[in-house]
Parts: sequence; structure tokens; C-alpha cells
Amino acid sequence: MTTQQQDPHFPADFLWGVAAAAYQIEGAVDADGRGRSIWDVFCERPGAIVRGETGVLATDHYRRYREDVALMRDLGVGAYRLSVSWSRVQPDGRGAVNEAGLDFYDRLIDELCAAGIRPAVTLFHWDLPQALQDTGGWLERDTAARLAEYADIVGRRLGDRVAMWMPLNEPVVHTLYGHALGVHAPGLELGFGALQAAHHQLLGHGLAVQALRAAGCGNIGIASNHAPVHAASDAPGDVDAADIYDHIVNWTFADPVLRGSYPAPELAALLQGPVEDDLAIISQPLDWFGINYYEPTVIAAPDSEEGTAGVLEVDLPPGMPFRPVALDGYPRTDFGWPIVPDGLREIVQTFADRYGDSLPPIYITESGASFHDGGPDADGRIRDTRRIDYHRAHLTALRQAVDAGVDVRGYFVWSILDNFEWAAGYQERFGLVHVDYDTLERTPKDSYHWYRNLIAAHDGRAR
Ligand code: GBH
Repeated sequence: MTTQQQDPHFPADFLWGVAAAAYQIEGAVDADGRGRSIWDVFCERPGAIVRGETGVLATDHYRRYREDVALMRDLGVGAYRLSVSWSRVQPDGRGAVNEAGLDFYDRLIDELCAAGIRPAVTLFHWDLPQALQDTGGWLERDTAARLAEYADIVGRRLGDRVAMWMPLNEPVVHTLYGHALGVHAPGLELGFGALQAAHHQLLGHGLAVQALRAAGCGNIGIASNHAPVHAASDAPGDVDAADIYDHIVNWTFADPVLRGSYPAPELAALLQGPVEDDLAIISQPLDWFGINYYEPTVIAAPDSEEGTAGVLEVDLPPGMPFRPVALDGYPRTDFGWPIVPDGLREIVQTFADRYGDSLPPIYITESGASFHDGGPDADGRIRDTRRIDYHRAHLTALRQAVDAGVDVRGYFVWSILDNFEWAAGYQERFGLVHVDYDTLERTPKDSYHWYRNLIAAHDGRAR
């Protein structure tokens, strides 16, 4: 199957990247003065993580980063999307700077630059310092100002070498999973009350963009999770339910950033604070907009005739005005997520249609799949053909959006390494490189070699 299909071709300046996040790969949670984050605490909660796994060791990237950068260099990527652990930089989330923690990113970024790889930095990939959680976390307005303070510190120290900035990763997932449903840190189950945490993250984004610009940093965007939402049927109830869900998971997070408004007055009415003034801050012009894409959602009314089991990893609490419905007829990853490459084309096109000229260039800041690859075969290879098919199909769909005129500038594979997949632990493997969690040995999979050839076929011009 793999060999018969053709790889798509992109313009010469298309940026080929890989992505990861601090808590999922670094380990070394006590090293060099790092403070505790909400994920350290959440992982200790009985039953929170599959098999009780934690990020204490993870892939040990904190100590093995040189080896990992060498793997990226040989891969030929133009950029590496990493996240900075706020708790390394400010162990208490505010005030005093821990120079030893910043030094790690200084070394990592120097290593990347020496390898010809552009660093793309996420400031907040869900690992809030626990001290800030203790004073209310994202439910507290002041946390937005703290993100800006932290952005200023990191921007001044690393800004001369960082090529792309993202204050936030997927505020929608941190809101829904972390604050509405309680399956991610900080483990709050607030239902619609979680919207306040969304607003404060978005406000933090806007303030952090301002702080980065004041620190002389440019090329700033966001990594925001988006996917099409479809109604399970043409029945008005299903259509309405899908529309509500679409507004919550997509437009509540993109409209404030790209339009300076919330998509529905009912949502804005649930928020406290000077929302109108905040929206002016949240909608700071961006240089680009990053979309993380995994899979579309199909939604039915709670009492609809449609569908059976939902496909969300988590059950929604009773009383919600929508119900996810299984997406039939598509292959699934080993995580159980449906594989729908056209959803990537569709969401990118939807953004272009919705925002028109006010949409900056798009990057796909994450795309990837978990397959439970075993270790190397006797010949040393890991034959993850399905992962190759996955990325090829998604890039082919993305190419169609580019052909249709959407300005897409790059694609970051999630992830360079197998890593700690949050509540799902280490069983889920998204990497182009296999990690043996007993020996921490890295083995490039067939997908790594495929991606390297694809990048090389574009002539290494991504750099
Ligand atoms: C991203 O989140 C994160 O940024 C990254 O840290 C993470 O490791 C990576 O993706 C892989 O998970 O059950 O079919 O409804 C992903 C956001 C939101 C994508 C929930 C999958 C549910 C799939 N995810 N969504 S389904």
C-alpha cells in the first residue's frame, strides 16, 4: 500500500518540522531547581494516569537532548517545536528566575541552531507551576499577567535565536480536559464553569504576545487544536447540537484571537471581568496561526436517534446539550481515533473562509497518530507503515487546501519521539523515533526514514 502511493509536493519554502512538549519528554523533574507543576501533582493522583505512569523520567530528553537534536539534524527538519517548562524558569510561577533552568533551554537552542534547525517555542504546553494553581490557576485573572511576565523572561533570554513563538498550546484541550472534565491536570470538573479558564488563557496569550514584542521577539502565533464538527444527521436537533459544540470547541478559541470577539453572546455572558477590553488584548495581530489537527467530531442531540457510543476519550457529564457519536467507516489509530485526512483540508479551508483576509498564514503545528509499534525487528527496523500512510494522506489532503489557495506554510509531525501521552501514559506512541522505556534507547522507525526522504525530495530547502 505504502509504496504504491505518491508523496505530495509542496512549495520550496514549505517548513518541515517535528514537535514535542516539555513534560512529555524531559523527565528530570527535580533537576537544577525546577519547581513542581500541576502535571507532577496530577500524576500522583491515584487512577489519574493509565498504569500510574508519570513524567518523572519520560524519555530523559533533559539529559539526552544532544542525541535527540542529532536525530533531528539527520532527519533534515527545518524546525523543531519545543515547549519551555515554566517551572524550570520560575519555580514558583512568579518572581524569582531560576537561571539553571533557563540554561537548559539556552543549551538546547544553541544545539538546534548549530544543527541548522530553527527553534519554535511554546511557552505554555499545559504544565502550570503548582504554586500558581494554589492561588487559583487559570480561574484567576492574575495568572494571565504571570504568563506575560514569564514570556518577557524567556523572550529576553532566548529571543535572539528563537524563530517562532507560541504562548499557548491548545487552550481548548486544557480547558475541556483539565478544567471541565477533570481528566487532565489540574483535574477540575467545572463543566461550563471552565470557560473562565479559557478566557484567562486567551488573555494570557494576548498579554504574552505584547510582552514578547516588547522584548524584541517576532514571528508570533499560537498552536490551537481545531477540527471539523459535523452533525450526525439533518435533523434540526442534531444540527443545532453540532453548531453549539462547534462554537465551543472551535470558535470560542479562534474568534477572540482572529476577530476580537466571542462567537456567541451567551458564552461571553458567562465570563467575569472587562471582557470587551480583554478582547482588544487577545486579538493582537499574529504573524501566523497554528492548527493542531487530529480528527473531526460528529455530534448529535442528547435525545437523538443517531449513533451509539461516543468516540471521545472521555464521557461528557450528563445534561450537556450535545453528544459525540462514533464516526463510522474510517480506519482508526491504535489510540482509537478515526483517521480522516480530509478533515485537515476541511478545517484549513473553513478557517480561510471564516476569516478571509484577516487570517494570517497557517502552520500545521501538530499532526500525528499513535500506533503501538513494538521494538525493532531482527534487522533493526520498525515497520510503522500505518504511520507513513497517515502522514502521507494528511499531507496530500493539506496539499489540496494549498492548491485551493489557502496560505499554509509548514507541517510539524507530532512527535519526534514516543513520549508520555498525558493520561494515557506510555502505551500510546506517536514518535517517528521509537523509545525503549527500559533502556531509553532511540530507534528511528520506517516513518522517520520516509519523512527524511520526503524532506530531501524538497531539496533541503526548508532550511
Ligand atoms: C495534542 O492534543 C497535544 O498538544 C499533545 O501534547 C498530545 O501529545 C498530542 O496531541 C496527542 O494527543 O477520542 O476520537 O474524540 C491532542 C488533542 C483532543 C486530540 C482530543 C484527540 C479526542 C479524540 N486531542 N481528541 S476522540
